[in-house]
Amino acid sequence: MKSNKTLLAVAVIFLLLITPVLVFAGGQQEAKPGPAMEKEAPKDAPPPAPAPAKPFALAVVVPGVTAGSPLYEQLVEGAQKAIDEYPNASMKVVELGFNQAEWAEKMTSIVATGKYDVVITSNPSMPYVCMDLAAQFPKQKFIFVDAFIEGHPQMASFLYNQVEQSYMLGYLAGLITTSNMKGANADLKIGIIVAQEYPALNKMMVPGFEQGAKAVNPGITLDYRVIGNWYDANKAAELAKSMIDSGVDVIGSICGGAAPGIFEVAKERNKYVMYWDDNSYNKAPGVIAGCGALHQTQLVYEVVSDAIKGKVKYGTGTKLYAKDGYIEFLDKDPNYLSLIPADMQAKLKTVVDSIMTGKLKLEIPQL
Ligand code: RBF
Repeated sequence: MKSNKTLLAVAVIFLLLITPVLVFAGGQQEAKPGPAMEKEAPKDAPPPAPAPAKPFALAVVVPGVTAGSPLYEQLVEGAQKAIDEYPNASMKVVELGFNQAEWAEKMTSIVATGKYDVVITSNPSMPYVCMDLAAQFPKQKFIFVDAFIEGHPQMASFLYNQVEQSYMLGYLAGLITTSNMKGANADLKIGIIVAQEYPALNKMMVPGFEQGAKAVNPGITLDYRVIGNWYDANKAAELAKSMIDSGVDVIGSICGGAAPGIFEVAKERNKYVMYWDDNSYNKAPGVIAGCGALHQTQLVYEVVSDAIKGKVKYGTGTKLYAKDGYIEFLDKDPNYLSLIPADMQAKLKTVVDSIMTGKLKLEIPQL
């Protein structure tokens, strides 16, 4: 009996001594008790105190301004949701503003503090904005969503297949412009107003939108205009007016905070808007006819949770297709259901379903 107690005491002391070593050796992985540990621990002993989790600091960098830019709003929301679940984790949101010439410098001042385990940011230009900086600070890790880079040991990236998203929106635009809906005319013209040009836009979104529309009627043409920034709603309104004057009845909008200018003009003139990135039907009911969402809140929540647990695979670039669940045409909203005639909804659903299942294959081009 006595020797049993002594043995038990020795085992407990041994376990207490070895636990920190096991946790340390596991690095950022969670240390799991092995079967031997489970068997030998006495039943009435208090559970060993968990090793205090290492603090984790995240910088959430918004390349622009959060308000009015759906993917940036989702970036902040998803990160906050993950951070709230881990007491050892904290985050700071930094907006870089609309002057893109200042982004690299502002990013450097964030990283140079040495405070952040990981920097997460969103838009296709950001891996390149951070490239020199990464070389300067080789311990800094970066996560890019809505961007693509692979093979860089400090960087992980996630790119949406925006050909799929844009094809869905283009198909609906094609159905509307060839329909008898109020405000739709006999011209086979649709339009797209964008804030600025960049490879993901020029190689995925614009061609996907056009291809979708042409799948309804190959005679449809696309009027394409560029604002020059992500905030000027007046310029967006001017471009929308001029497009509508030339016969356009459906306008795609990819221009962040400038979009309300398009909504207003389309409302006055009884025309329709196709919207990228999130559910915005309520911003202009009866005008916004289709929303193609990217589920960036969910993606960021998942990847930040992984980052806190040390599970992100740096060096990888992940391509996300509609069938992976991060891209969706929002067809359950009451605004959509009451605006779009049932036969058109059914036609669109067939196409959306074929994209979601991967039956209609729309590949991501080399950007
Ligand atoms: N999207 C926004 O909604 N607001 C912005 O301020 C914004 N700035 C961008 C700046 C650059 C340099 C690039 C390449 C993209 C930007 N985007 C912005 C676009 C965004 O990443 C995405 O492509 C669109 O929202 C369409 O999904």
